[in-house]
Amino acid sequence: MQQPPEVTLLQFLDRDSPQQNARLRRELVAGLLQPQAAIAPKFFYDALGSRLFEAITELPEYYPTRTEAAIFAQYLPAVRQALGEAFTLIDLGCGSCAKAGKLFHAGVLPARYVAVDISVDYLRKSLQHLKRELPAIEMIGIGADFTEEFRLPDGLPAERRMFFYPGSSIGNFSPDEAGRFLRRLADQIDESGGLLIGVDLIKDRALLEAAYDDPLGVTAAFNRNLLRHVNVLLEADFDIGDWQHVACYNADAARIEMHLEARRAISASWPGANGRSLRRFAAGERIHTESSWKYSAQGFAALLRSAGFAEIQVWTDPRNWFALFFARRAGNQPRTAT
Ligand code: AVJ
Repeated sequence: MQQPPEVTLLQFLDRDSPQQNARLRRELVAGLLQPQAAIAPKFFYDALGSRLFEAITELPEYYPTRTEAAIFAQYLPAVRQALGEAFTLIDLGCGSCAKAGKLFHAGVLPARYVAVDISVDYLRKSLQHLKRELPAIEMIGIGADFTEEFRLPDGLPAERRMFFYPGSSIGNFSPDEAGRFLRRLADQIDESGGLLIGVDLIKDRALLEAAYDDPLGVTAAFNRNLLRHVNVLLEADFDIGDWQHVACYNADAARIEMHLEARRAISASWPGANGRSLRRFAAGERIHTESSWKYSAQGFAALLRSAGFAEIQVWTDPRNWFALFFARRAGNQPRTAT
């Protein structure tokens, strides 16, 4: 039998630990009991949710994934040049590691690949698969929620650390949060390091809304599956049939908002300190489930600069729907206290 290839796996979180579960439950309950109920988008991604997201990326209406891939294909030499030689690629939220794998197979080869993801089991499998194909690259997996306080492992070479954050995942942060997040990345690299990041651009409302409310209903299923996941995590009793998918573009805030809207007056309950806790919803009341911020290329470049990046390069598609940025850490930046 073939042995799984050697990959280093570091675990900064234990998703199944009782403490972690209790924290997630507290977070969910707090969100559900707010006057405007909300559930964070990270709860989309149980096993089925991750598959539904993969399906979304195949939809004709969901342009970001394929547009980003086209930008990579077109500007590969420029991307290679920007990353240089003997770098460490740090992939934030690698999932299946497919995007990094594609880069490697196209000949953009790091010395070291650090894959960070919250889903540790999936990460191990993805990384072992990749290591089998590309044994020359040192591979390190980190199970961590990098959106929270997270440190790169001691002993990771300080030079030429390149963060890789594709797919416009940065869009789930508000611009303020995104600025703080980018600053934390800048703080973990030196002037030989950089950031390669994909960002969805502001565009026509109809295009945006179709991408988040497809006629086949895959995005609706992705959104409503959240309640299935919450039922499991919280032992709650949401009836998925009572909830309708809503996606709308808030042009003032430059963000897509996704909600689940109650089709009728209903309540949901879960075990509480004394008996079951209950939340009532009026007909038409909504649970906010996701915001996906969009940027202008200039706006995002400004955000990068204010977060401590410089030498900003940007590549876009002919329709200007999506942008890929590369930026280096600015010199002489005062480091923020961590
Ligand atoms: C994974 C956050 C980039 O905002 O486009 C897709 C998630 N939500 N369809 C996005 C998502 C609904 C996606 N990101």
